[in-house]
Amino acid sequence: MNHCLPEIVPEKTRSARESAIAFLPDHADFEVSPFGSGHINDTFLITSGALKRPVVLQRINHHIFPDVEALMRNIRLVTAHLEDKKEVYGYRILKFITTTSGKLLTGDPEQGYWRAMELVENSFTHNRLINQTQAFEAGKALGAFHAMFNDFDANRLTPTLPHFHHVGKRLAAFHTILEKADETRLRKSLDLISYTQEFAEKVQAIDRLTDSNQLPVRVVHNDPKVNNILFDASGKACCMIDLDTVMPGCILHDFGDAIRTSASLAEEDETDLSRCGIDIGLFESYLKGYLEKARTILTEKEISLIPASTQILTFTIGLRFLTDYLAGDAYYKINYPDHNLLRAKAQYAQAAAITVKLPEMQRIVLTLST
Ligand code: GN1
Ligand code: MG
Repeated sequence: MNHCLPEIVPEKTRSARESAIAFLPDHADFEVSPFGSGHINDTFLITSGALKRPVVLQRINHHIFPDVEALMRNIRLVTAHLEDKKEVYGYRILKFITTTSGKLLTGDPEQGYWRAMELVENSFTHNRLINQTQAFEAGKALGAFHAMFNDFDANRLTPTLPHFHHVGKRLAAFHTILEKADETRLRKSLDLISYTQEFAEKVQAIDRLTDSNQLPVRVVHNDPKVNNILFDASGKACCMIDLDTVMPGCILHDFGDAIRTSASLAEEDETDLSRCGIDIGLFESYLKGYLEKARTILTEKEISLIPASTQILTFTIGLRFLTDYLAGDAYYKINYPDHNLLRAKAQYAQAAAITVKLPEMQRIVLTLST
């Protein structure tokens, strides 16, 4: 799966060792190593002669996901539904492992909650896509995922993080933080703060429709960034991972967030802002793949908002990085002091660059969807 090794403090590895035991046969020898590149949970790889294949062990950040049981219930419902449709779906499905006492989770409110899943072997992640075949493949994977839930009542899932991508609510949280932010951080964010105010009105088109129930409520992944899709050795997308945020919601949030990283010309935390933007060829190929699988389930209203969704989601993620920077880095893991600020700058630069691409995106959407 993810091959990027983050810096993990030894203490975390120690409690990973303690938690791993719950998922392994008695007295099994095993190795623990840091794994993955998520901004929120802690992820480890467990290898052991007692296991058929390596296991991915994760501590769920319960400060961010307060209802860990509901989170796992959502994942269980979603993976079980995909298993039922395995043949038509055609992608691999995450397989969770129970503890030796038959539970999906081990842990407690103090040291956190751990879960384990089988490693999807011979798979790779990309932080950016470099050709249209990859974008087409990733688009198909997301489209297939959405299409499989067309006959599933999304309200069976718990909204574990309510209003997750609601721009209006994210702006309100930003304004609250702004009142109490540290002077230095405020000073370094001035440009971004005024950009936020300037942009706020333009990015609430999806909110307006979801608030007035004009868009279908569907099963939404909510974090389909490009490194949450695994590719196999032949270059085909093979598995959607990181199902922590599956919730009832708006499908445009997924499409926009997917394009934010899948068609991006730069890394999420790019420091050369002149490079930030969207590659229109990657956008077109992603959309082609997506529509191949999901065209029949989409409403005209959803289709019409596809271009705008790419800008809205890029802006929203930028706003969340900025809010966290102003809050003193309470939410996302960072690799250096101003990391969240740089992430916000890169996302805002990309959101701004999308403005000039919108008419072209609209033409592409029209051509591909009719
Ligand atoms: C977080 O932890 P990770 O990297 O899977 C975040 C997403 C953001 C993403 C930005 C629960 O996801 O919403 O889009 O960072 N997840 C949560 O890369 O907030
Ligand atoms: Mg995630």
